[in-house]
Amino acid sequence: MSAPKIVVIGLGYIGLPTAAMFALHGNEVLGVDIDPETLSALRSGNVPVREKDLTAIVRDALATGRLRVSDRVERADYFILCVPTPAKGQNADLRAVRSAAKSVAPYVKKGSTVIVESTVPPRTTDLVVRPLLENGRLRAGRDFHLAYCPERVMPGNIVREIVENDRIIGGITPQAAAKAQQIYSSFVRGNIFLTDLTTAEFVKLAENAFRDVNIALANELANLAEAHGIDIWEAIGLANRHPRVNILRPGPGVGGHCIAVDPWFLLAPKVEARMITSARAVNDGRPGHVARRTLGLVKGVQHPKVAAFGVAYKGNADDVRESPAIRVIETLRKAGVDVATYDPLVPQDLYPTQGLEEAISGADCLLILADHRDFFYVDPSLVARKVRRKLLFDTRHCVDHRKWATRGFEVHDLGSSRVLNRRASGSTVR
Ligand code: SAJ
Repeated sequence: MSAPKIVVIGLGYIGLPTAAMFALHGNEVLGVDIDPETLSALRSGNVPVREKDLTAIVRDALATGRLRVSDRVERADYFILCVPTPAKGQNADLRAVRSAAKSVAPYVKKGSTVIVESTVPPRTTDLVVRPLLENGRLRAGRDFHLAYCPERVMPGNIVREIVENDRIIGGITPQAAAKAQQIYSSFVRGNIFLTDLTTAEFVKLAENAFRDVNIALANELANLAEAHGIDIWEAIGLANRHPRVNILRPGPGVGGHCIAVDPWFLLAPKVEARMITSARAVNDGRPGHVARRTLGLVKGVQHPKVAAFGVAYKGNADDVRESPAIRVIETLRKAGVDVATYDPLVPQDLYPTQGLEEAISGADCLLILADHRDFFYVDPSLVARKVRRKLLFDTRHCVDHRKWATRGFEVHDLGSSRVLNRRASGSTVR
């Protein structure tokens, strides 16, 4: 019995680990991508996706000879579509999904299985992908299987979660769902739950909407904590002692190409979804709130300079898509503030930043916008020697405030009106 042959369309941060895992677990895999740079990088053993442990598993998969890469589709038993679905306003841009479906259609034969992994609005697999595959000859459900299997891995932990997380698979028929389950069982160690196509699409979006709404609640509570003169971090720590409460972390906003956009894909005409839309508004309002507080901290300073630590959309990530940090930086620059940026994880060609010493030199405020682990280890004594004013605003609550305060910094926190080391005049504190 020869190994199942799988074509994975799209070798990005989901398609590549998916293709590698299938290849390392007994399947013949062809990874297909339209980007020649991606293909040439992979062919020379370089992995163009920065993700912990991914290089190792991709190189292993390529070395087994069970993973090949190409820009051309071939006949296969399974076709898995892992292409991006960016938001166009509040709608999903389905161009990549459409072209991926069209690229595999000629190779779909009786008994084939086509699986969509891309995050799509409910009904997309049935109403958009299916017709492109059937194109008047074969019928999905009768002649070939069609399924939807969303990914739910956390960037930064993909290689582990892609194996361990439970998976949801929706099928146009129960047989289609079972066929998809069969192939994913080759490497998924989590439980696999079966349902129909549209429920599976809805579940993926509901997961991310749930997180967005809960982050919005944390952000709204942070604003209220500031107004009531308490510390939100102490309050959340205490509230989360309740067995059924888990308040998330307030921050400068919600970025990434998932949580910040997926909730919009859930919306349906004439159905009021106030929680989802309000949460999006709350989270989209955070960068403005942080910028206003920062402007307040440098008010009255001649030609203020702010050193922004972190341009990534979240801590320990190198991705800047929908980054709230960048929105804060741009708002401050529009207000005439000189903003230097320091981010040791984000590649220069993605977003140009300065080195640590250059960024902090002469700064009037150190503004932490991403909770990179590296920032916890920055030496306040070094920073104290370079800045013009020893002022720290930690919007991610991610460094040791007492340590900075003992080095003479006035420390401000998001979600708290309490200030460590407040100077009476707020004047230069050198
Ligand atoms: N954030 C907060 N406070 C929090 C958690 C996150 O402000 O308590 C911010 C982050 O800083 C970031 C944004 O929200 O800017 C999103 O970060 P995230 O860690 O919540 O999520 P992603 O986008 O990296 O990954 C999410 C995950 N979805 C869920 O946890 C429900 C992941 O499992 C999904 O696979 C991924 O979206 C996706 O691709 O859909």
